[in-house]
Amino acid sequence: MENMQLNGDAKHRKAGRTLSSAVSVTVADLSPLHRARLEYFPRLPPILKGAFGWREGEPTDFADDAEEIKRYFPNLYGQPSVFIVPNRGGPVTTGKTLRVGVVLSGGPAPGGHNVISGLFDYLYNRNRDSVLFGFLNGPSGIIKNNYVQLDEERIYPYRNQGGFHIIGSDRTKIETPEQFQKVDETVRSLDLDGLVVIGGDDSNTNAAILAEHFVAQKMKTRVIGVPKTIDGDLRNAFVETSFGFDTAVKVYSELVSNLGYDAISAKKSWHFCRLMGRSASHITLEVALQTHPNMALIGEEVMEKKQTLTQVTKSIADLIVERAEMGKSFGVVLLPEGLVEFMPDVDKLILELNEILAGGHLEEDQIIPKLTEQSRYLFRSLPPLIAKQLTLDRDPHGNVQVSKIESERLLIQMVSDELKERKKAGLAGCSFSPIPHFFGYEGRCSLPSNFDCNYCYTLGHTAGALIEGGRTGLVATVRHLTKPPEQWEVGGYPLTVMMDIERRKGKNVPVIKKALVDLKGEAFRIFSEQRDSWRLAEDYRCPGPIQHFGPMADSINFTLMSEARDSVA
Ligand code: FBP
Repeated sequence: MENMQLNGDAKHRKAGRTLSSAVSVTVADLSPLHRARLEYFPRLPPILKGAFGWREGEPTDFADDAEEIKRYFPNLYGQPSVFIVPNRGGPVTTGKTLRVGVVLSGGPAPGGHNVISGLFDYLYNRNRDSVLFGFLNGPSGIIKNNYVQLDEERIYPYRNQGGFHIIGSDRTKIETPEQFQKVDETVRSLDLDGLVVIGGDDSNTNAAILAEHFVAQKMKTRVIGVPKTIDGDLRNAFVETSFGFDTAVKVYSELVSNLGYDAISAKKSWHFCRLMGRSASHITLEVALQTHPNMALIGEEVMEKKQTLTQVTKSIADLIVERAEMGKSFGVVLLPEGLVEFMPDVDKLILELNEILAGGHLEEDQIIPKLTEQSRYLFRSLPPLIAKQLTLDRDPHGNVQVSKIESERLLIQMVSDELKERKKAGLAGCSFSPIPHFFGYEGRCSLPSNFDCNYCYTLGHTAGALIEGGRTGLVATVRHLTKPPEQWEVGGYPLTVMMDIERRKGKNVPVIKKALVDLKGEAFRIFSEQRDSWRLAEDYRCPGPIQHFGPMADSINFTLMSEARDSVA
């Protein structure tokens, strides 16, 4: 592979030359860092480089809602996990000729290109006749039979680079009989032995449904999922972390620490910063631990304490007044993107809206009469922009699009009103000059950290190995991630064991459970011990940009370091 990389790089050096007809990047476009990262060779567990064997775990028939999940997955439910193990004296295989498709699904996450390059290298190194197809623009590319063949020339410029643009992505959910028929046609016409779905919880749920469907149709195509999402909520006893989280939190931490230094330099602004993470607050928690803001709201805690919108507003106003009394009319507040869904009153409203909107878009005057009295009152009391944002169309998986709900502006508005009320009532007034921020899209396509480069390259190899081993309905897994990559253990866990039944688009359906912040976990414990000391002091911490070289090059995020747990066998 090293030779190939050098060959690829030699092409870049020919000034102005386009890399291939399909790749529009020319040497003049590549930054010095881009070039340097092309030459980074990801670290890989040695077991994936040679002949290996398999070890099966126990059958996995212990999902929550077991009976119902079994009904959806009669062929896959209960199958064992598998581990790639040393080939103790078994026959040395050269690798089968395989035809494999790969698809990127959902929001981008740093490292996706390395999953693809890892998959390609695995297939190519095992058997030069194997072929990798990349479906274009997400699962809709499978439905439309829209693909490109991925070869070294096409892949090379994307090695260790951010983004999903080598083939693109979307959020199409494959669900109707017509869509399944189209997928069957595509898979049959390409004669696919395997399909690798790189996605989050919803996309991996879809991967399991496809795997079950292919088995039921007696088709040979195996389906393997790869755990992706910056949100960090595709995590459980089997998956230690999703790829992309490590890089994204490093990008956001740098930005937030810059805000802290701005606050303490100019001493005039309150920065309200919403961070991505649709359903869980892992990103906010990690960024708080890295940067020490004056306040960080953790949605899961808000939910546990049953704090309403008004209560959260008052707690922020208290902080602002306390600091103002010390002559400090500035600070940093972090909030998770999904905060509103954790407040019981707003969550109730959203659930009612989900049911009302399950049949499609409705105007506000059609919605309001269908709400319960309590939710109607809340809905009417919200700033009109936020009320409108809550009624926007759901995503194809039935989720509220929280990235479009500007909860930082909602809180700024509510806190402003609260401070004015306090002033009117003769309580301490104070100057409040807020600035809203939303950091989400800024982190999803960043140059991946060394950790994500190595992890993703390993996941790509593992997915290839699982397909070659004839496995289906599994998610590729890498265990012991806090150790050096040379000590990682690789294999696959059944997707069905990670599922429970949830209500989506007005129906009960199986979905992979999202992992919320564990309020008894190590990361939250450290946060809750330290946060009081950040309120009134300016203990802003600057972790700096992602390090690819030097002493921090192989550092991994705090959440994974403090909460890594050994997976079940
Ligand atoms: P995935 O779960 O697909 O990885 O996406 C996560 C995410 O980045 C969330 O943090 C955010 O709410 C959402 O995508 C935004 O989606 P979109 O790209 O459709 O605006």
